[in-house]
Amino acid sequence: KSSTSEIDDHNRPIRTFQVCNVLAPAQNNWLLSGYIERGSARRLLVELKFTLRDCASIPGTPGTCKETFNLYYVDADGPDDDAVPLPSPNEPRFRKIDTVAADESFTQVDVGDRVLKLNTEVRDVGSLSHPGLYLAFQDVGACVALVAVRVFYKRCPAEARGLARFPETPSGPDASALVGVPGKCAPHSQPEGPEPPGGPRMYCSADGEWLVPIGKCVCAAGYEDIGGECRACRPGFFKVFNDEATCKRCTAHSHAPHSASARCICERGHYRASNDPPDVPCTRPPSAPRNLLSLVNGTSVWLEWAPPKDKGGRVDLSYSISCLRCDDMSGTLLDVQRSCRPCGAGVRYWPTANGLREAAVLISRLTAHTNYSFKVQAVNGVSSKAGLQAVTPVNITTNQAAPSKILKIKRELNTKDCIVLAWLPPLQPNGEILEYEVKYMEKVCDKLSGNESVILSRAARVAVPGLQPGSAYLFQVRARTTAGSGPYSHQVEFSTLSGKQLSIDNVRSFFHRHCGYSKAKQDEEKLQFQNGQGEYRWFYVGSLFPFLHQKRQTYVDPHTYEDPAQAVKDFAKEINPSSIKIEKVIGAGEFGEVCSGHLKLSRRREINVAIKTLKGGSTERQRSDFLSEASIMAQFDNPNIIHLEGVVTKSKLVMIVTEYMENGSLDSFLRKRDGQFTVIQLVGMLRGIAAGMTYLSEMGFVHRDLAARNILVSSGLVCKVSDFGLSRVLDRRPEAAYTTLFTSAGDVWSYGIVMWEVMSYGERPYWDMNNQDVIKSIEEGYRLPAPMDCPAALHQLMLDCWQAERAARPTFTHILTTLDRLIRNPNSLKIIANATSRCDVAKVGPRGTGSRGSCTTVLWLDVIKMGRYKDNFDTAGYRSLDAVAHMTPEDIRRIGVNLVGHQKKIMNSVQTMRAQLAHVGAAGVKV
Ligand code: ACK
Repeated sequence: KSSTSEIDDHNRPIRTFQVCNVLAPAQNNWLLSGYIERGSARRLLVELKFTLRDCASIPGTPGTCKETFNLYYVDADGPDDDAVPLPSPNEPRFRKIDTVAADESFTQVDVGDRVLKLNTEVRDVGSLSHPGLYLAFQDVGACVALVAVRVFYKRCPAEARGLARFPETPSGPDASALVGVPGKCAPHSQPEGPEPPGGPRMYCSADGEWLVPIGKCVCAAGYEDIGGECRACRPGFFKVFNDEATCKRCTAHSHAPHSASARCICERGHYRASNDPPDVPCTRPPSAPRNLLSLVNGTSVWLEWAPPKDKGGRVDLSYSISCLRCDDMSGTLLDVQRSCRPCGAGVRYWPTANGLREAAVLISRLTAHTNYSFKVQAVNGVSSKAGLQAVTPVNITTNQAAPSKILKIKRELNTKDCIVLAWLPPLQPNGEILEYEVKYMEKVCDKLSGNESVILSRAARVAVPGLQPGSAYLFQVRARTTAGSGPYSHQVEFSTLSGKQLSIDNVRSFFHRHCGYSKAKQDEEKLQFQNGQGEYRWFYVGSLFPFLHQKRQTYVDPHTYEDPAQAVKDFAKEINPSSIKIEKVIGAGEFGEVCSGHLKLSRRREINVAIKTLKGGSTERQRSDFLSEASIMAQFDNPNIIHLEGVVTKSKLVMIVTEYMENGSLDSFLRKRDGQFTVIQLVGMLRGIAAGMTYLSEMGFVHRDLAARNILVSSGLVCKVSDFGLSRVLDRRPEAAYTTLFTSAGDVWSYGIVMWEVMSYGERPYWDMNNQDVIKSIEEGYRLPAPMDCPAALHQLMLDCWQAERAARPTFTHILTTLDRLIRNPNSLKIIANATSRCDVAKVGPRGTGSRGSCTTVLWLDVIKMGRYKDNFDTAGYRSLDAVAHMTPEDIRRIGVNLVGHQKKIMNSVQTMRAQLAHVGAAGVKV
């Protein structure tokens, strides 16, 4: 409890606070420091220097003698003594730091020399939050002298690392804390790399050392790092990217007028393409192609030129061709230009019109005797940036040209001595076709007989009479205009029937009249015939199918009635609702539920019926639309048209009652019975539909929605045409003129699709292609391939139905005749269509093993233009569309589709297919 002056162990005078009340018990002596301000430090270190005597060295000390003292601190908000309570260990503001003992041997007491052994102990006080504190020392009976107290904290010094600057930072609140410190980037520099992590950082340790440097700063674009500072690029130099080290001189045809440029500006007339990096030279569009040569050959022209003298300093040179068709090539340039118009889509360019790499192009399918002006432009990546384009023009006039080749010849009919051929006119007639020349020759024992005959026809169809029964003939056709004859078509082989095969009476009578030699009327339709001996004869062709048009009754459109209700009255029988027993709902129609039930015809007779109902709350218009189907159906009486029993219009529930068709609609029926019918059974179904359609077309009725889903099937597999609703919907449209487009030829096209649906057991035509793609592919000439196991003759009939030219499609009567002939001559159905062009027949095994699917999978891949993966799908066992529809992206990768674009394309199609299958599945529930 006293303060004395002493000498330390280096003989320096020191002032100490000491206490040594070891002989008296119950000591409690305190020493309080002055106020110590904390500053920014969160952790303070307290270094104590003191001497302490061991109790044993003091003779006669009682047991209360201590060899330690206690160190406390008190948090304080300022140097205000009043705020500090009186020292006491029980005062909660006094927080104990430690009990301090000496570690020097304090037995040494050279009291004679007054030499003291100094102990040094350091303690830390962490997590400080008040502005300052007091230290307090408590003695409880030791002999101790406090020589020095030093209070200090640790800090990391301010530091520059590269371009990052770190400020002076006190260490953390405790011995293990690291303080994260963000560095600041020097002027014109910025943190490297994308944000976050957000620039450079370091950590200040408890010992005041910088640890773990992360990230750095780099000079910004337009600045470079010189000796740890960012200096601006000089004029004429640039630096694009932050992470580049130094400024570079501007590349060719560019300049940087100011200092600190991030990029150089292109000189006038020079550009950078949008995908050019900013540090490449500026470039210009190429000059015009040189020495343009044109070589006209009939209706084609070959253009060839030399590359432009100046490629503009780029390597992405290509050419594009523009074509104008001009009426007037004389007069001023303006006159010529005024008379020109773009050539249109019919012209073909080989290899292409735009993006041509070669300095030549073949332009074909031009019109004969016509002036054209072509422009060849050299293009590179910066052409679009420059306004004016350098083009080299050339004017040509096409020559007279013979008609192009006839591509498709079909056999319409054959008997034992006559074959009727038909073909499509050449794609490019190049003038008015004067006549067609049909050349033919008999094949005897697989060799040509050598006797060539020629027959001329003005129409694209001819009957060739006077042939040998049961013989094969090779035919070729060519067209002739004033410019001469075109090339002959490929040879096609057709045979006459042997005597036995000819069994259809009307076909015989038809040929008797039209394939026979007749010197009848010598009108426009007579044809010249040259027989094997070279002599010419005339014979009469006439209308090829005159016997079809023995008109029955004509169908009356109920919409021509002012009052549609009157049409219902006129045509349909009113049924008393009490004679109808509704049993269950079998499906959903457009206007309400479709039910099955019974109709009592007489006391003894009751029949199964389907009942279409009109849902409650329908408008007057809906009621009349609903009933118009009945007034249409009521006019038909044919075993292959769904039969109307009558209507109920006078009761609250309006109904249409028809015969009941046990097997429901044809598409779902076939899907359920996949592969279970013989070809003759399938053709029988098709024959029924054709008979129904023949009847309708003769009545002058166009169905407009012929599809397998609109055919109903009876228990005896009789197919009947139903659903006469659509015609009404179309007729009601304001642009009713549109409906004039619909003719029976449109129904014939649809009939071809129905044939395909039937022969593929309800496969969806065009799979998952959308309408637009279907139309596009049809316009491009694509036709549905033969379904698996489909007789060639049937696929041929489908293709006939899908002739682009309406007039070239067969009539329903013709279809019916053809089917009858096939049914009577089942051998003709044994030749299976060769589907190799679209699917690999070799892989097609027996039905029901999924191999039919293999074929459809292949076709599907072809349709989505992924045919190259046929083998991958086949090897991995994905042979049916059902299996394909369950594929995952992983499956697609696993079977070896490696390109991401292809994986996506296939997966998209799989998903659409899955949606469609789900749809079909849902529809199936109704069944
Ligand atoms: O495929 P489906 O069984 O055949 O489901 C549809 C449903 O009603 C909605 O049109 C069925 N359906 C329609 N008319 C008849 C009918 N006359 N006989 C039997 N089922 C019919 C059709």
